[in-house]
Amino acid sequence: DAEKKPTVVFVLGGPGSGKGTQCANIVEHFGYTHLSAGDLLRAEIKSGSENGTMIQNMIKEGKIVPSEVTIKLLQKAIQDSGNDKFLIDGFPRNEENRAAFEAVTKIEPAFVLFFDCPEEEMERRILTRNQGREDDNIETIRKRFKVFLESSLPVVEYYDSKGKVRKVDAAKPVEEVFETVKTFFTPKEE
Ligand code: UP5
Ligand code: MG
Repeated sequence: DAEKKPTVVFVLGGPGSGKGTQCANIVEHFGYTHLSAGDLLRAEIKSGSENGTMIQNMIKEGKIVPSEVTIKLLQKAIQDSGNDKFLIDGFPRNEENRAAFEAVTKIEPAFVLFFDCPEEEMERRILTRNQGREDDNIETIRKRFKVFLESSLPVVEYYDSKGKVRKVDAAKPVEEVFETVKTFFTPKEE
């Protein structure tokens, strides 16, 4: 149809790499709507939906929730927002997520913002964050790292082969990371 497709930026990076933190900064400066797939799934658990128990069990194991569940939540959030530009944080997490999102929504990302961070730094951050997340224990963290390496990094590599990845050294302090992030959202001067 003739409806204009929204602008989407995928924000990817390992567990604790700073996706949520930087998305908050981007929203403040550039008027995007932040959609964290993980936050949407955790809200779905809290709402007592029929999928809640399944989602809870998968998150506890660091596993990737079936894409139809996540995509439905993302589509609803896009529709409800009234905005036309979105940061999709923590999705797609595997090749199937990526292909299904493209097939269902016909949306291709403008680019992929990738936060590159060493595991020991990500582990340190998650273990000191204390937000009561059920997956923030050392056992689940190790599983999340493994899934990230095996399933999620190939998605980054796929977009890299299309020239769409904007990589950031995410081990630096929050303000320094944002200085780099900003350059990808600021239109270049002639
Ligand atoms: N912090 C942030 N930046 C810092 C910096 N530069 N220097 C020092 N400290 C920094 O940051 C983590 C912590 O580090 C915070 O305390 C922050 O202050 C500090 P945060 O911004 O929260 O990092 P983030 O990358 O968002 O970490 P998060 O834990 O949210 O990443 P995950 O990818 O693990 O979590 P998500 O919520 O995306 O997914 C959780 C689970 O949901 C998955 O494991 C999976 O089971 C499921 N899921 C799906 O199945 N499908 C999906 O599509 C999405 C999720
Ligand atoms: Mg997050």
